Amino acid sequence: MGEYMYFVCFLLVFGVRVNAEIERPRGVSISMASKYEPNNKQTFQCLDGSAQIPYEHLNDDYCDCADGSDEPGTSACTNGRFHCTNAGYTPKNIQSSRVNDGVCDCCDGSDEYEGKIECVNNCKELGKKLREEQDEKRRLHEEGFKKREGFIAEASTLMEGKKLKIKELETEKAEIQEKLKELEARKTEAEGPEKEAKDKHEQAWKEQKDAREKERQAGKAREAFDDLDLNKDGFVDVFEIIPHLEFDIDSNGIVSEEEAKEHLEDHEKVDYEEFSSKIWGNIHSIYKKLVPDEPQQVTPPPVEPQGDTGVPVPTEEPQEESAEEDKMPEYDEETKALIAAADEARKNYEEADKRSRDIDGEITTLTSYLNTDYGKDQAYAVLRDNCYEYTDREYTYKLCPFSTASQRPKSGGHETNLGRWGRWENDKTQVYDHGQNCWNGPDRSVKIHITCGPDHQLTNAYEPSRCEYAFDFITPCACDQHSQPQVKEIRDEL
Ligand code: MAN
Repeated sequence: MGEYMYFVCFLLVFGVRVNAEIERPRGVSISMASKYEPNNKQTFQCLDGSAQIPYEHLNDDYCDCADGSDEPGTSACTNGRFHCTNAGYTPKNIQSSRVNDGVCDCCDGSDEYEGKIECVNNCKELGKKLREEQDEKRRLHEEGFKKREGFIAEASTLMEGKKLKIKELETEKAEIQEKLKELEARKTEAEGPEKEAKDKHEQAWKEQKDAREKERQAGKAREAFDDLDLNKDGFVDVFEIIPHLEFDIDSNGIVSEEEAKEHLEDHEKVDYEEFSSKIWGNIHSIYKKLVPDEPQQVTPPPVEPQGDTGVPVPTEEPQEESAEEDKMPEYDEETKALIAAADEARKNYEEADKRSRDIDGEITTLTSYLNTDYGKDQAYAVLRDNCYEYTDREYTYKLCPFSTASQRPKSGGHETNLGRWGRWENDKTQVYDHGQNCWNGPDRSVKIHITCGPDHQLTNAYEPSRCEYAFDFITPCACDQHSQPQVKEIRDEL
């Protein structure tokens, strides 16, 4: 910076004074003066080499050269250029057609030498303003640059913190892995007796249930036998089976003798002993108790096919089993204690296992954080985990650096994802892509144009082409040495 200033001062103090003494035709810049030195003060070579003309034909208000170079100080050539020195401000080249056209184009008024108009020389004031603007820009840049240095330090601390955190997590993870082995062993140890006790209890319950069921079925067999044995001779015979349409094997609406016999295992009749041991097991799921037909009843008639009038029709068996009876009794106190111990061991294991998985997640997040490119000196890392907004007439745009870019309508409604962090296109342009797909178009994406500024701020957002967005973002992070404000040369003297 210091060297640069000395260089500018050197140019201003010495360069101009030396060059000011160089004689040159009107409208020629100091840098071009040597090209207008006459050969023996006799001839002038057009700058494009197209012709050689007598020296006195320079600025004679007649265009001789194809490139207009012989008339820098008049408006004779349509393509000529007139150079305003603009001492005190910045030099400028104008079209030579503007020379003596009655309009002041140069701040020093040198383009209007014929006096058609009186031009006020305001170069000094313009120079002063420009200097002030440049000083302000430099000041802001300097301020940003200082802030950036702070950010670099901050980013470095941040990164070191993350690296340290990873190390801590890795240590914790190793400890947990060891602990997990022990907790798993304890869990297995507790689950063995627990299973044994539970199995025992459940087995006893099953046996109890089975015995009850057996008893119930026996009762049902007795009941069914008594019901089927219409003539009460102590046998169920083929003719007592026939009225039961549920035994109609071929679904023709009647139970034939053969069908009835088939249900009785080819016997004509069976006594209770035979019925309960061999027959009931096969028929209990289809058997239906007969109830007398009641034609006057108002309830809808049964959907089952009906026998002859007066013959009793089968009816659904009422559901007898109570839910309470079906419920397994509570475990005894000893088993309960074993379950509680196993629950505790399982809980301890699962908690440790969850922590181990959480650590993996945290390490992945931290590693991805550290593997991100935060630009030169990592300065941009300070922007991560922050978001910046800009609102135009229709939308509020949001940029969360190194994460996402989005858009939401000002009038309300859902947020549209414009892209996720992608890459640096160059050291001042970021790309966020793979955003929400645009109907009949590309996936949305954003380019962030970053420039040096005193604070982090999203200053503009626009959509140069449908669903391809551009944001302007200023930040001190971009105030590196290479982005010093362009300094225009200001000439102090002629
Ligand atoms: C939404 C917004 C606009 C975009 C259109 C495309 O309205 O995301 O920015 O141009 O969709 O259909």
